[in-house]
Amino acid sequence: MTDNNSPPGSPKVNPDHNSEANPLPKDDSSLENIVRRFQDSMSLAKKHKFWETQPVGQFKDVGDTSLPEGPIEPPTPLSEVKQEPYNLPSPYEWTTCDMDSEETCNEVYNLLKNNYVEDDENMFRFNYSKEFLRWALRPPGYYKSWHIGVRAKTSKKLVAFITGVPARIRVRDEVVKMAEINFLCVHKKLRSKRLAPVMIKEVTRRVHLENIWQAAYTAGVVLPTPITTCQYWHRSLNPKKLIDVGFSRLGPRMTMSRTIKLYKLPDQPATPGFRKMELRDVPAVTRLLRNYLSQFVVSPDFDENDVEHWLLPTEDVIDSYLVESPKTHDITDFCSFYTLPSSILGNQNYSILKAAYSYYNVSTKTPLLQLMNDALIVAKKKDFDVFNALDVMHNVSFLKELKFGPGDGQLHYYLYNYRIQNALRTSELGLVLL
Ligand code: MYA
Repeated sequence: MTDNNSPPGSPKVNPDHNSEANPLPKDDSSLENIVRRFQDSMSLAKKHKFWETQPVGQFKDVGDTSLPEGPIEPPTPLSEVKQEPYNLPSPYEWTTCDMDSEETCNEVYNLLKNNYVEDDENMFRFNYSKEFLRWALRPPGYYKSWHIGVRAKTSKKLVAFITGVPARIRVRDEVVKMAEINFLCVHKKLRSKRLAPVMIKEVTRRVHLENIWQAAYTAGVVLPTPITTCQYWHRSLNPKKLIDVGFSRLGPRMTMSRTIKLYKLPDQPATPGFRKMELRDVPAVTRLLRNYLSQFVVSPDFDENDVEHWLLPTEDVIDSYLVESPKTHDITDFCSFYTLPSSILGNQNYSILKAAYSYYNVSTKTPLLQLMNDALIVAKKKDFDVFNALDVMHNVSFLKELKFGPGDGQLHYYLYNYRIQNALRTSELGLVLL
């Protein structure tokens, strides 16, 4: 990363490296892991001048069971919420980004394309498409005022961005109204000037103005205090390209042709009744998903409107498939993945890595392994180069068998103003943020 705030591990996500063609879990005693554990422990000791002032779990309180679960601070009366925006350094001004405007959407797209999250070695950078950004930022009940930009006063150039969208998140038995915060980005030339804390305070203020007091977010950096830390796993679909661009390496004693053969998939999904989700499926998918997600400690509380928005297929943004029983016509299983390409930095032959990210999957009749193999098959047919999945929900049950390899990117999940007593296991997390 070019910024000096990315601690251990890597940024949010990543395009990273499967060194083995038939990947094995990483050796815990490898130098890389020793260095990561050392850096993680340093980060715990590190001062967080900003985060120490915020209502988030603090490192000093880890393990203190006398502190109750739930909101850390009570809501304040709306009349006491600061009415004016926070002050920015004088060359800059706030702007609300209207994502309906083609021009603004282009500006946001370009800021992120050039300045958003990179892997540790600066080989790849997320390249969220404009359609994706419009989808991610305009769910049911969204607030335009939560799409916040910073411009240079003189040139009007967009130099920073942060967003929130509303969501109902269930934590154990409580459904809590939250903001999902994402796309925090400061132009590379303006890093390390403490602009990020001002942006976070401003989005917090605007969320408070809607009488919402909690938030969920993910980051590749360690902050006080993750509710869980996930790992990305990667399944090669186009191994030759992945190796050519340095995303993965040829395993020891592997040739290119053996590697290609290893990752080959059938031409068609195997499950009878496997088909694309349609509008008429929204009620059945909502039932299936709500029932499935109820077993996790933290998950979204999706209603039919949410499912229509977040899961109905949108070309080049979100793909969803389900299994309709050929006999009963019941909808028994569901899988989905979103499209998030990365720019390949400085490669002669390729400029884009086409990645699919596993989203929500539910199996009741079709074994999850078979369902996800079918997801890989349709992703391959759609020309994705790699299929990524976190070790959340029941994903661990298929990762190794379906030839996913562990990546080196860690993704930490956080809640704002909501304390969880003990960190969750990744399998207890039923939430995927974009
Ligand atoms: S995660 C994606 C974040 N974006 C990137 O990684 C893109 C590339 N990097 C950048 O654009 C910059 O490096 C950023 C920091 C903007 C990340 N989350 O201004 P600074 C803290 C939270 O001098 P810069 C995503 O979008 C850092 O620890 N805090 O630093 C979710 C330090 O504080 P402290 C972060 O490098 C975002 C301070 O900022 C992050 O120029 C969720 C330094 O500020 C980070 N990813 O800019 C945001 N990185 O001294 C929180 C650094 O205390 C939402 N920092 O350690 C909270 C809920 C708000 C709503 C609440 C509603 C109720």
